Amino acid sequence: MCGVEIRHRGREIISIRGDEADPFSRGHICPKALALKDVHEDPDRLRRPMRREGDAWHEISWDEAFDEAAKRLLAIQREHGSEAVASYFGNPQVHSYGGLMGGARLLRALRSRNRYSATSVDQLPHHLVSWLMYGHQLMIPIPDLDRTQFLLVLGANPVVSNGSLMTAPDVARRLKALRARGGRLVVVDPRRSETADVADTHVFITPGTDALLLLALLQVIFAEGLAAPGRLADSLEGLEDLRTLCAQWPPERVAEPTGVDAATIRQLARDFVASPAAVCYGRMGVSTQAFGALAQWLIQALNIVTGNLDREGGALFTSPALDTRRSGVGFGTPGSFAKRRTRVRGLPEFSGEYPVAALAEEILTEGRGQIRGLVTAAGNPVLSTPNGKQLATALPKLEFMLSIDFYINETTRHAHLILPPTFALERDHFDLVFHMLAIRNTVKYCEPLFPRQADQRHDWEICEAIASRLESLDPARRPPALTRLATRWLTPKRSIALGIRTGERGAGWNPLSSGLTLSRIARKPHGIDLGPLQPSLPQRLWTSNKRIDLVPALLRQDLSRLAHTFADVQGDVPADATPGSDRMRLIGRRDLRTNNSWLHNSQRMVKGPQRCTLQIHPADAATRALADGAVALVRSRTGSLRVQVEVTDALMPGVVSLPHGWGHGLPGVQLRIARAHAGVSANDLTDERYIDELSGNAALNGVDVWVSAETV
Ligand SMILES: Nc1nc2c(c(=O)[nH]1)N[C@H]1C(S)=C(S)[C@@H](COP(=O)(O)OP(=O)(O)OC[C@H]3O[C@@H](n4cnc5c(=O)[nH]c(N)nc54)[C@H](O)[C@@H]3O)O[C@H]1N2
Ligand SMILES: Nc1nc2c(c(=O)[nH]1)N[C@H]1C(S)=C(S)[C@@H](COP(=O)(O)OP(=O)(O)OC[C@H]3O[C@@H](n4cnc5c(=O)[nH]c(N)nc54)[C@H](O)[C@@H]3O)O[C@H]1N2
Ligand SMILES: [Mo]
Repeated sequence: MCGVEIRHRGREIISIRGDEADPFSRGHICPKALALKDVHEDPDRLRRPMRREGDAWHEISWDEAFDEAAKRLLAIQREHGSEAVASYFGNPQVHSYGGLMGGARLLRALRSRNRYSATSVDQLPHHLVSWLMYGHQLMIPIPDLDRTQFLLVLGANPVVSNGSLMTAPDVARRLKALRARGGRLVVVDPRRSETADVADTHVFITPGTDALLLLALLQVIFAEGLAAPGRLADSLEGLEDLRTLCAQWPPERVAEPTGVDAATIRQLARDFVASPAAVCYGRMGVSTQAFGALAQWLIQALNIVTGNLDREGGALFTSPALDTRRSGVGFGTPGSFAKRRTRVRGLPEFSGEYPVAALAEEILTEGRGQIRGLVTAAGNPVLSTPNGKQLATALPKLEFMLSIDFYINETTRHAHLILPPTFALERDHFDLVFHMLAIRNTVKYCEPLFPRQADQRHDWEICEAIASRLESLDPARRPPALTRLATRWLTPKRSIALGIRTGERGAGWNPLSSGLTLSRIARKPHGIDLGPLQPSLPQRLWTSNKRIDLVPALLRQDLSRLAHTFADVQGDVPADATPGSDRMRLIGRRDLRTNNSWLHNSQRMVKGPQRCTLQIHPADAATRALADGAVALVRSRTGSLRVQVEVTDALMPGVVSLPHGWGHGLPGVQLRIARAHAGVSANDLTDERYIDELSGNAALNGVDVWVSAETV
């Protein structure tokens, strides 16, 4: 979403800078933008289809590859049923409109309901809660970062991540501006993060206990008569019910388990309410924990009860030029939950997808419906999903695995076929997803910087080619001739053009209208500012009665799991949670120079001191005789690893932090620079059984680990 200005001589990139004329990013870029050059020029990047025979890879032609992919997928489905082929779509898919639409097209042709994606190691609780409360999984309220007076951040590190479900270039400057206008920033995090470093207040919290803190904040607000939902009061259901539920969670009850003392909680509640425009924002650290959905729900409740939802300076909904919620461009149905469950463990589907924590066992467990074929696109689940090691033992058991990716990495090394798409600079760009999640309404379309080479294919073309082969090989999948023609005509680019034209800001079919069209947007390559987010409720709600259910039944039920889990700790600190004791809690960490697992083959991104380190508090290090720089043995239920220790008081006692996306030393990985800076994979410690039991989202934070200096 940040504007970049790239100078080049032919295909050679000379410089990459922030685009000063971009109305959204205003010249800001983060180090990842520089990696564009390195990935673009990377000699390890695949440009032609590769077939694996044993350990050896051979180039084959596109036609051969498409034919083989379709034939082998179909053969598995014919013999074992359509569910025997599964799919996993990774994060970069949502950064490419062609990838997203092509992926949807391929899924339709595959006809398997065995679908997985990075959503369930990330933002699944947000979708579930938005669907339950606002009627659509993509109705996600966005903090009004530039106008708020009080930002309460739980489990997010936007100074490093650039915000997430709050897309915001140059967060550091925006936070400085917040404080300059007299506003406050409070960060609740088990680690004093880069964002906490620039906050007015940082509060340590025991991982996985945010729901308790939020209940107590609400309890104080209700008990002190501070609830004031304002304009939305008439659109709410369940306010009294919520008051009753929260009444059971006064600050004194949650102080021990959360590690936040009661006075701090009371003051935080009062300050939040006293601010003319406050917003609570919670991200990864809150959604990927054992009570992820509860916490995301209570964040919504806090904003609503204090009158900060749909208010300037609070949380607002975007109104982008292309609203996928309305335009039906191929994905983004309102939502569904638990219509089906996974075969082995019975985890619920959300919106047609299963939690990826179940993927490995669905491959490994024999029986009807066992996964025997897999398609991955833009994902690296061996490094990104819980107990990635188990997945790495499952993938070789597949009869056929197809990966759409341009690297032979920890996951794709197991594929039988890799089909490499073009990279960012060889294709056009329209941000289908992140305009919808940004702190300001803006729009931009970029032409490809470089023409792709004749033998390269875009993500969507690869998907289309396989999908149409599947349909021609299997008469039952063949759509009527007219649909086929329409599908062929409606390329991703035509789809977005149509979505923009018919959108609420679009020109429609009126030639005299000054509304937006794709070509008008394209004529302004720096982007167009469409203004700040605006209040839009209740009209914009997707619920059938245009009301918000403050206490959805599913979440209400899940409160008893919370109460049960924390029943014993009330009033006393469990022996094993004290600093220096045996068990510790593992959390993650992001760095400005990484992007999940896939930018480590860029020298610029990996140079300097090793960043894949285990951060630990000095007291915990001392009791384990671990000096800074020493190697620790870290064990969990699922595995163990050795990693260099970084002693720092930025960590809460009892908590250790290890970044994910490293661990490139596995056999067969063909990433020369990444291998030389391999690191270890945090997801060899995370646990596929440790999930948010309501949503099925992976609990990547708060994992039980044992840390020692011993060498085994
Ligand atoms: N440079 C860079 N930027 C990125 C990415 C990247 O890899 N690198 N990844 C992108 C992606 S895919 C995403 S989803 C976003 C994520 O964006 P963010 O959510 O902003 O980023 P994280 O660094 O994951 O922040 C999670 C924070 O939660 C804290 N935490 C862990 N457990 C708990 C807990 O139980 N309670 C609380 N309150 N806090 C907890 C962690 O210490 C951490 O500071 O970032 C995006 N931006
Ligand atoms: N322990 C722990 N685990 C985590 C997290 C954490 O905080 N802690 N964060 C989680 C989060 S938020 C996320 S989003 C996931 C990410 O998990 P994944 O999406 O599974 O993994 P990535 O590392 O993003 O891998 C992206 C892959 O896409 C490829 N790629 C890049 N661009 C393109 C493209 O345009 N087309 C195609 N076809 N391929 C492309 C890259 O080569 C790479 O192989 O990880 C999750 N895992
Ligand atoms: Mo993510």
